[in-house]
Amino acid sequence: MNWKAFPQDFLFGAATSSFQIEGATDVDGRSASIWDQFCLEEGRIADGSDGRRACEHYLRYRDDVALMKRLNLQAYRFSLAWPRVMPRGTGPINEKGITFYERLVDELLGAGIEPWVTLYHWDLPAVLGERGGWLNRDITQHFAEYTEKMVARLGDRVKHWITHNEPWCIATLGYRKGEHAPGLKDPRSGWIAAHHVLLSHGLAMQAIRSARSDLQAGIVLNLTPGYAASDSLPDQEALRRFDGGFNRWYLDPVFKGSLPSDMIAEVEEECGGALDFVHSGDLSLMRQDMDFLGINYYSRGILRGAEDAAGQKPPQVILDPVDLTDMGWEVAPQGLTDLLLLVQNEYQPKALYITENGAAYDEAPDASGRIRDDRRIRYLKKHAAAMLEALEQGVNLKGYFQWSLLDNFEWAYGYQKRFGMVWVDYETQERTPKDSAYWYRDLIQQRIIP
Ligand code: IFM
Repeated sequence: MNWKAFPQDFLFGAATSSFQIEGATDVDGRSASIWDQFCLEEGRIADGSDGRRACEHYLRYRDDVALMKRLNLQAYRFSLAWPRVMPRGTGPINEKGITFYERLVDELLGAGIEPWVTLYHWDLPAVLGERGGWLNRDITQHFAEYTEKMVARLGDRVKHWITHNEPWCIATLGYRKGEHAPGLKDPRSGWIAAHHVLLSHGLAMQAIRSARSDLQAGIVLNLTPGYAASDSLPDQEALRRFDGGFNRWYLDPVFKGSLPSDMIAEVEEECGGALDFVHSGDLSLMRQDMDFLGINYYSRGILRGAEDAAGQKPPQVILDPVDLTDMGWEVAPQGLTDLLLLVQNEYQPKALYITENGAAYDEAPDASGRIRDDRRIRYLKKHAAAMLEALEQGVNLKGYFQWSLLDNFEWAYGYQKRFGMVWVDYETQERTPKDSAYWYRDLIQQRIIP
């Protein structure tokens, strides 16, 4: 096998999410999400923006699909806005809302592009947020009901289903650090939310399986490989804790049906007592037979124990501050190869997909209107090479989705960070493919790194 080239059946696509691109937040019966509410709170979003207009994808989806086709995309990963399709969180479907997704799916299929649906990419119906959101165990049943209804409507045409996008972010950024909706800053809430998200994943997998037997389903985790800054014990210990809380706390339940035992005492300490929100049987419910694991990869973590620097140094450090994206994230392609090997060896997923990878850079149109985003091309090239390396070493990697198709609403950063391969002029809503989009188009066609 020549791993200088991607196999012909390797899938290349792009990813987005509903709240980040759709806009049209108050039309056709959509109810508010926790992100609509969060954006209204003073100081939550860096540029004071919100998702009301975003990329107007709700209006422009046909043109966006045509653009995807011109860029040779083989698959498109997008999320359903729960408040658009089930405005009360539970109960009846909103016909106008689901019709939007039916049309989008039909448009994609007509263009020869595989739709990949994410059920939850953070825009929880506000009505459920008011009942405690991911802190209320009832939400796991609501999520299963929502899943069942979506599969019933779209499962004849959508063959790839993702339950959750990045449970760590939902729990940690939303409930522990307060950086994302609903904005809570409470460690115990973070662990409870993580538990309910994973439990709802298990129930949703069951709902998908009992609805149809011809669907591929899995979860998407944002994983960050950790490296100790040195061989010292404090650094090794910092690495263990980081990896335990960031990666293994999510991987172990869904693949092994257990919690990482070395982490339990410290999580209990953070929770101020026993993990009473973990009921008997929960862990085995979380472990369902998945067809694939989706990994979102952006960077690596270098860990340093506090003792090494008189308690002053943060546990995560960046060793090479020269090569950073606009998010301040280190460009670390080797981490992608390492991570893929680690996950393959430790968890043996049936298949792996990179469901997000990309970089925020601010290159804008030049006088001729061209967007020369060489830094993004360099980033993508390095990560494509890292995937080839993993394939060479036997990783069962089946596809790659670039984050993101369009510049979009980057959560607490608003519109200030641009991850798109396509530039969006937010005033005119004009789309302009950046140089990296043409580079990606050629990669998809040629299967070798241009
Ligand atoms: O924009 C986000 C996306 O919603 C989830 N994964 C990371 C991306 C970049 O921060």
